[in-house]
Amino acid sequence: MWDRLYVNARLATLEGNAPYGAIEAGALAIEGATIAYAGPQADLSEPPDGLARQVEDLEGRWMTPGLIDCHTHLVYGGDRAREFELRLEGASYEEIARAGGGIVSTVAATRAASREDLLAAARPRLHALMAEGVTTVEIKSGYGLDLENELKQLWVARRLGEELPVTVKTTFLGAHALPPEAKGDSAAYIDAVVDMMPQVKASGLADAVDAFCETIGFTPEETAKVFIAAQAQGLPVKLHADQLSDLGGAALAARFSALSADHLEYTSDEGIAAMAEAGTVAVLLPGAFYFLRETKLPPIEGFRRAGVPIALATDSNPGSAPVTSLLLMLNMAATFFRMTPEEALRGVTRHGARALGMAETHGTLSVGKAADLAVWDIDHPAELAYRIGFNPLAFAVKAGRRL
Ligand code: DI6
Ligand code: FE
Repeated sequence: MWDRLYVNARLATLEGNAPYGAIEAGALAIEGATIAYAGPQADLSEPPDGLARQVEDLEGRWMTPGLIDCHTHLVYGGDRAREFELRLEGASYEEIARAGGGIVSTVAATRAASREDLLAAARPRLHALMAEGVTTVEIKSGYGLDLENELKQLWVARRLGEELPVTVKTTFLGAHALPPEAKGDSAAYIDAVVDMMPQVKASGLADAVDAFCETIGFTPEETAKVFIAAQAQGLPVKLHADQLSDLGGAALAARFSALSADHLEYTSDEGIAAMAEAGTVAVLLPGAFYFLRETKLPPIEGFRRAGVPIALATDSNPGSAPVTSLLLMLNMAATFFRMTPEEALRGVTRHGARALGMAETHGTLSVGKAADLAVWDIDHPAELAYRIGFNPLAFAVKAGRRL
């Protein structure tokens, strides 16, 4: 006997290459925290009541895998609403960063915040994501920029995953910006980040390592030092690459077999080819593209042609993407990037899982994978990308437990 069986469901399994991996007149069974059956209801061996302790009729609702937001900076102190005003008065994101605002202003607020403060600030943001069916979220550090405060942020991220029914994957982003006390000496700061790596690993608080490779961030050479230190500790890497300029970040990430390269507006053909070769996922962040009023589109057609999997995420952060709606990212990916609604949904399920190294266990409705599910009051899965500011989630299931 299965624990629960959903019948009269329409499944967007995201398996295979058929549109949405759709199964009309489907059924899905859960045993413990795992999917035990996902397929046509007609293929069940017996009437539903004989197969599960609990049977629920979904009345034709669509079921998808629980959504995955594979790139966020959800834990931080303060906000940057004043910086938003400055940008509206004409200052650019880069100018504000160079003048000591930007990321560094969030660093000051994050250092001043206690763990409790950071938890209290992050909780409603995470709740907003979860209310739209997000069951897995990646959270980066990068607003501490010293060992103590980076670990504080990572601890808060882990704690959120223990407190709430959501899987949290954590990422150490010590190489996000130069802290004020580094006084412009980026080589010395990168050495410090390299020195933090064994303690970051030993803390058990980081699942991966990220860096910001950019003219206002770190050079490819500095990024490579961070990656070498990460890999020496057995930590997988990913990269903020080619967001505002082409420094060859995508190719650099691929050279280190990165899980993902993220942003990618300025990625070249060489970068695309290197990512395809390495199996590195392209994570696109349409909310940051929108909020910074970028005009250079990421090379979507190039990724498609090369077969690079494309994931989508919120980039939720106070400066470039104060976004807490993953559904809105589906819409923006379609409107700005001309991704199809199906590509967009794959981007926050199957490919999002792959970007976090979770492809074996998450991201599709497949037997043996985690029973992380979202059930929607919609008539067609394209509605998830079509609407703006409307949440059709009926309910979500996390690890077999209905939320
Ligand atoms: N790129 C981003 O989009 C965020 N970090 C990064 O490296 C922005 C972070 C911020 O502005 O606070
Ligand atoms: Fe980011």
